[in-house]
Amino acid sequence: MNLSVVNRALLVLVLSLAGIGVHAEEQNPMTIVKANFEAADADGNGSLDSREFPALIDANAEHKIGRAAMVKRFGAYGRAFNKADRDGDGAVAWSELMSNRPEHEDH
Ligand SMILES: [Ca+2]
Ligand SMILES: [Ca+2]
Repeated sequence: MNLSVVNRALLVLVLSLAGIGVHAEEQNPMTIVKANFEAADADGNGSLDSREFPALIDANAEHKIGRAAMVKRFGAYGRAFNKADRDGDGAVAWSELMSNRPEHEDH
């Protein structure tokens, strides 16, 4: 019998499963949004203009993040964009997106 090898294989399997579980639980929505933001930033200049912004909304909607699915359903990209573009320079920077999180809206 080669039990120790079997046991070791089982242990590795259990540990890797546990690792996957922990990873999924620690997946921060902001990490997903950041990845979506970078994917949507087609020209890679670090901010989203009005043509790039809908890609972020669509990707966020896929992950059921915030009100993205609602914005997508109503096609309210323009309104969401204007709201996210706090300084009104026609582009949404990552920092603007972060200062625009629902948790910061008290009304
Ligand atoms: Ca861009
Ligand atoms: Ca801006």
